Amino acid sequence: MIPVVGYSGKRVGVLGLGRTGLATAAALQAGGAMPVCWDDNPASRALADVEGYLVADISRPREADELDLLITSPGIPHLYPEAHKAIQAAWAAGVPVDNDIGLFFQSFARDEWNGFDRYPKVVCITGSNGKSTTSALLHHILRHAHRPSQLGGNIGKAVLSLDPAIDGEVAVIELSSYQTDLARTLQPDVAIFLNLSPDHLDRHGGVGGYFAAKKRLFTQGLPERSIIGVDEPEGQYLSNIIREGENVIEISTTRQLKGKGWSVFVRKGFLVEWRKGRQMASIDMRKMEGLPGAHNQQNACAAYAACRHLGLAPKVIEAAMASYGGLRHRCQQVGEALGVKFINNSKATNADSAGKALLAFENILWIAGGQAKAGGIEGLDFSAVKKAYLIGEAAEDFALQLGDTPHVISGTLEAAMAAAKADAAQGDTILLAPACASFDQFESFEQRGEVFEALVK
Ligand code: UMA
Ligand code: ADP
Repeated sequence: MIPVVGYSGKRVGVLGLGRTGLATAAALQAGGAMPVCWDDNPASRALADVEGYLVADISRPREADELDLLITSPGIPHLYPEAHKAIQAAWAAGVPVDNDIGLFFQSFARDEWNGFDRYPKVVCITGSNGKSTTSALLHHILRHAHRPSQLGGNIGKAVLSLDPAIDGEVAVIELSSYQTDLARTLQPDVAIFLNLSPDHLDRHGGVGGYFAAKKRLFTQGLPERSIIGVDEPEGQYLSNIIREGENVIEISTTRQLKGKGWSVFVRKGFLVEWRKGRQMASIDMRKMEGLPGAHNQQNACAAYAACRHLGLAPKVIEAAMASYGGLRHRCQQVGEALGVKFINNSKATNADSAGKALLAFENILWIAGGQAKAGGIEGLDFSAVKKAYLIGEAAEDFALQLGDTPHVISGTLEAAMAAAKADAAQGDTILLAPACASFDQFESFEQRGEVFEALVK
């Protein structure tokens, strides 16, 4: 755990008692602060009470007035569609509102670092899709190269649950737009922007607000090195406004970036590093079994660039990439029978991420649907889809958007799987890539993936 510094003896509100809130309360207490906890769910409040934390309704003006700071959780709206009432109460009382990411950056560096041979570094990864894969891949490569590394943030382990850094360590932190939008302190040494496509628009008041949230990591955080995917206009624009000499490494999977600066791109299946007008290194990505599809080449470019900044040699990075096994629920093959492959891509929770999976396989029997995001599956390339099996709230809208592509409304994942199995022929791929959140029928994307895997078995 990273004890929070600067709030000893102060009352700090903790809103939301999931992974973030509980880690924050513990880290505040370890740093001498007095956490005052609240969650709208009585069961979560009861749990905090059992843990010995003070529980109080901090949305009441009298409680809010007593606070020196309020720390909120990423899943709780702080602006759109409407700020949570505890956040509104804090603002009304003149109490600053921050999150665990802000506290992490205030507390991570310690005096003992002065005795280290090599200062620890923080690498933050954001983008609409590929954050977890890039974070896990970077962490894997660093460990393979015997460089101490910890992995946390949106990928699952709250940042304040990480351990204090040891000599030469790299903290690899995945950040969502919810997290970058609110953090009052952002100080990454290296920051990665992978890509941008519409997601979470309800929380950001539209795509402009969504991009602005991610942009803060760079324009507010001022990293010493930024690694920026320039395949969309937003990335190109971001690179343009911060680029100064070699502080930016641009990455692309659609263009050869052979300009004056430092870049990493993919050309015909080969990752190429380009610097000062010449090729520095090249890696054959087609051999990397844990990184299927062009989308994973973008993730590989980003992880490679971060490793180069951190001083790793191309050959070391290449060897480590070859042993990367992939993450669960992300384009993961979970079975094969009678020549039919089963792919669990439950983490494809928006259109772009599902669309990338449709480009990575052939003869696809596609299970899609759930709680749709704005725009549904409009504009995706369905040419590899033999038939779609639609589930959840989005089924009827997706049926309209599929047009002439064969499809059936199955309703549930169980019915979709039964129908797809009945239709499948040798050489087909049964792909779960919902393009939707899971919450209409499942607890989480993980649970949806587990049900799929159980049905495969
Ligand atoms: N709650 C309220 N009032 C509300 C809403 C929620 O009290 O109006 C309470 C809930 O009852 C619950 C708690 O808040 O007890 C949950 O807080 P949370 O939703 O912020 O979840 P955490 O457990 O703290 O997990 C969060 C991230 N969750 C979200 O951003 C929704 C996790 O990312 C992250 O791994 C974790 O912090 C550690 O950093 C998950 C996620 O779904 C994987 N992220 C989104 C995504 O990837 O698309 C952004
Ligand atoms: P995130 O953490 O940003 O949600 P993940 O690494 O968990 O991203 O990948 C989720 C899904 O998004 C994958 O299963 C895949 O379908 C898709 N995906 C992964 N990387 C990319 C990328 N760079 N661009 C677009 N889609 C991607």
